[in-house]
Parts: sequence; C-alpha cells; structure tokens
Amino acid sequence: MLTDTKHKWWQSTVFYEIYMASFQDGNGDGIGDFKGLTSRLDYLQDLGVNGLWITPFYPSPKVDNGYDVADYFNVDPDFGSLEDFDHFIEKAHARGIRVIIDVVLNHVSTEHAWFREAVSNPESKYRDYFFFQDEPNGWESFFGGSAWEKEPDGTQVYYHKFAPEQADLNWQNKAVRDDMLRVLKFWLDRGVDGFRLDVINFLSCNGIGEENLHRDSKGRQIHDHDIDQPGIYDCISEICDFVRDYSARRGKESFLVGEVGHEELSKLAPYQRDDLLDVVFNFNLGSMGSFDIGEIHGQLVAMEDQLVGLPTIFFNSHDMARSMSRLCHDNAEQAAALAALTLMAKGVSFLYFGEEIGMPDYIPQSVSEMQDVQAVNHYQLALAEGKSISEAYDKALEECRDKSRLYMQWNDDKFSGFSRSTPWIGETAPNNLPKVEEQINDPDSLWHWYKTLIALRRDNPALNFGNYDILSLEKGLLTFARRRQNKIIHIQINFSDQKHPVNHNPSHEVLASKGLDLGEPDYLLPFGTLITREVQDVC
Ligand code: TEU
Ligand code: CA
Repeated sequence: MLTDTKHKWWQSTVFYEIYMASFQDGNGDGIGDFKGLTSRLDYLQDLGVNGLWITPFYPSPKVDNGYDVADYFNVDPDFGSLEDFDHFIEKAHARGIRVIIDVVLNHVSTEHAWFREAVSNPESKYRDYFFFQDEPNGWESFFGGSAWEKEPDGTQVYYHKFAPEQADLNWQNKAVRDDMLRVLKFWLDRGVDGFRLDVINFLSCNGIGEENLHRDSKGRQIHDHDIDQPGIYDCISEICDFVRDYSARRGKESFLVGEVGHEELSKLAPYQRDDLLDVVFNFNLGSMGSFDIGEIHGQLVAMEDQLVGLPTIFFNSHDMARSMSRLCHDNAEQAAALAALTLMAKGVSFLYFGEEIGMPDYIPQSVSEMQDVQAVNHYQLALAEGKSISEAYDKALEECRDKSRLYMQWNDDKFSGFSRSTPWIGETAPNNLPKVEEQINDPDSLWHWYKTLIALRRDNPALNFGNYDILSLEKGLLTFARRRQNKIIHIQINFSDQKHPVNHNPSHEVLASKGLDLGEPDYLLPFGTLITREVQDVC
C-alpha cells in the first residue's frame, strides 16, 4: 500500500534507461557517449521522461559491457570525460530531468588497481578485499561454469559470481565498505540524484560458506548460500543510510533502486523498506517470458498485497529480450496496450530506450556476432559438453543479452542499422526497423502514444500517488482505477484479440483512447485502451 503522506520526487518520475554504448554517438567513433547523450536531451524532454538511468560509464575493459569497473572515479574515454559528465548532468537538470547512475558494488574488474595489487603483492591489504582460497568450492557462476578462477601467476583461486574478469569483493572487510561509500560520495558530489544498485542482494557479506546443493529444473545451481547471505540487510542499510544522510545534509533527496536478483515477489519484497531500498526492480512482472494477462493481473494484485511502498513497472532492460519481440510478437497494437499498462499502473515506470518506437530484438546469426559474455560462455560450455554447433548456438541465443542492445534507431544515415561500438551487430542487423524520425512525423505512431501516456502520468497526481479503487480482469479486459482525493482515473485495456464492450460513462472526461469503437454499446477493439477522468463532487 502507498500511504498518502509526504511525496518523494521519484514517485512522480518516469524513468528511461540508457544503455550508454548504443544510444547516441557524439564524436563519430560509433560508440554512444556523454556528448551524444547530452545532444539528445531535447529529444528526451520532448518525449516527456524526467528521470534517466544510465548504465556503467566508468573506465572498464568492458568484458561485461562496463559492469566490470576498473576505476570508480572516472569516465571511460569511450564515453567521454568527467567534464562531459558534469556538463550532461547540468544540462539534464536544467531541463528538469534527474539522473541516477548504475553502481556495481559486488565486484570489480580484474584490471582494477585493488585486484592487481592483491595478486601482484599477496601481502598487501588488498588481498583481503577479495576471496582467495587454495581450492574452489562447488559454487557456480551466474554466467555458467565454476565461480572460481586460478589467479594469474599464483597458486590460489579467487571467487567471481559473474565472469572470471569480475572478481567479487569481500563485503565483510570494513575497508571495502568504506571505499565503496567514498565512491557513492564522489558521484553525489557531482550531482547525481540517486543510484541503481547492481545485484545488491549478491554482496558477499558472510564469506564463503556452505555448498549450494540443489538444482532447478533446467539443471542450474540454486544459489542457496552465495546470495541473500545472513547480514545482507545490515550491509545494504549501511549503504542506504549513508546515501540518505549525506544527501539530506546537502538538502537533497536521493533515490535508491535495487537490482535484487530474484523473480519471486516474496524474495524481492523484503528488500524494500524504509531503511533499505526505496524500490526494487519487480522482475516478478517485468521479466516474464511470454505474455499472459492473467499472470500480469495476478502479479499486480500480489504486489499490492506484499510490497510496502510502490512497485516498479517495466518490461524491458539491457538484460532481457525486448518486449516487442518477447511479449508482443511484433504486434504494434499489443505494444501500445502494454505501454498503457506500464505507464498507468501503480508503480514507478522504467522505460528502456527504443521501446517507445517498438524496437524488436536483434538476433545475431552466429556466435561470432555475439558480444555478450554470458552468451559466449554458454556457447563454449555447451560445446564442451559435446553439443553440436547448432545446439550450442541455440543455447547461446537463449542466454544472449545483445538482443536488446542494438543501436537506437534514430534514422541517422550513419548508424541507423548498427553501431561500430557493437561490432557483433553488423551485416545481419535488419534494415526495416522502426525509426524515431518516422514515428515523430506520424501522429498515430507508438512514439506519440508513449508521449501521450507519459504526459498523462506526469499531469495527474492520481496516476503517481493514487491507490487502486478497482483492479480487475474479465475476459482479457484489464480494468483499473486510480484514485486520489476526489479525482479518479479509469483505465480499461483490452488485452484480448476480440473486441470487448467497454464501460464509457459520458460524464467522464476522455483523457486518451486507442481502438475505441463508439456505438451501442461502446467497444474497445483488440488491444484498445480507454482512459477517462471522473471528478466526484466533494460533499
Ligand atoms: O545483472 C544481473 C544479472 O546478470 C542477472 O541476470 C542475474 O543473473 C539474475 O538477476 C539472477 O537471478 C546485472 C547487470 O544488469 C548485468 O548487465 C550484469 O551483467 C550483471 O549484473 C553483472 O554485473
Ligand atoms: Ca563516441
């Protein structure tokens, strides 16, 4: 439940995730960067989003596209400089757009000075920043295979939950915790408005303990002891307290959204608390594999029951196949209905760049076109298990996150099909993808529908702060109402492939509609939406 007390800025913010390398190049090298991003602030303002989440931009060898940070206090030369960053923040703020940045606290690149020192000088204090052992235990990496790698030129192995080039930090060590608070302070001082905390429930705050003994139906290890470790809430609350206190002393309110690596609501919900994260990413809803309105409705109801505060509503990110392909099978009407749900349902909406034009997945035709370390790793593991090349490719494609990382389709001559930053996306990127420029010129486009919905969301407090009056599903028609004081916004979305009678009270003002067929009775066409406003008399 949301209590109607003091409101926070992020509760009325529509966020938009920018995958740095693929958004906008500003210097002609084909790699998205801060100069390019700054040049697109007018576009973002026109679309109406007022919060940005930018993926890691720190110096990095980019084994995992920047989630392998080599230096937390700088900008990777591919993305620009600290001055470019400052300029971007200043220009975003001038347009009323807030910016949260992605921080990776669980692990560092093996190119990071701490790790290099830890291996070159085992007596140094940095050895205890990581986990070194003589022998691996049976823990497996989230990218497949053992979570242990032999140290270069040494005799021990070190622990990594992700790629071998991403060494896990020892969060039991106070020096690690203090160093990471310094990182957060550095970026708060540069004006960021909050953080997206990468895999925050994965922090190793209780060391290397018991073996993970169970496997799921797909044969993957269940992470019973390497994540959600005892002490994790204290560890996260130390981070959150620091950010809140430090911001408050500077008269600011920072936003903390946690990537908690779970798809079950019951495992996500405990991390969202006053002294912990403001919100968690609701993967229980957002990362569903195929479209099922019954399941969506069930999750909306469950989030209402189980979450303290607001859920997050999203169906896209840089880690999952795009909703246009995964959920909507290239049906633009269905994408419009999903957009209405994303922006009208109760929760903080997170859009992902390109979804506003319905960008579909990019499908690499061979493993040589894949950059994602997770995909390549699974390809090699499959081959090692004796699978054929085509079976290994299928496995890699299933795991491949490049699908959603294709360059933004602006309609520039230069980079409309692919980005040189993403060399795996080349000849096989299709040419007939939707383009931003075309959609801006077409008032009936998905882009304009997103713009309408975003504006409605921002203009109507009921859509930000209102609780549900109704939240029901009947034969594919999702009906909900959001109330704040005497104003009620009624939303009806027809998720069925049949036309559906719609409740259209003539005394309610129509705020927006799509596929509305007026007659006796009124109908919503398949995937149509009707949004109306009722103002009740105040007695
Ligand atoms: O994602 C975590 C990640 O890879 C998830 O798929 C995780 O395995 C899952 O939530 C477990 O249930 C973050 C970043 O978003 C991703 O791009 C990085 O590769 C990863 O962390 C490592 O930093
Ligand atoms: Ca560039």
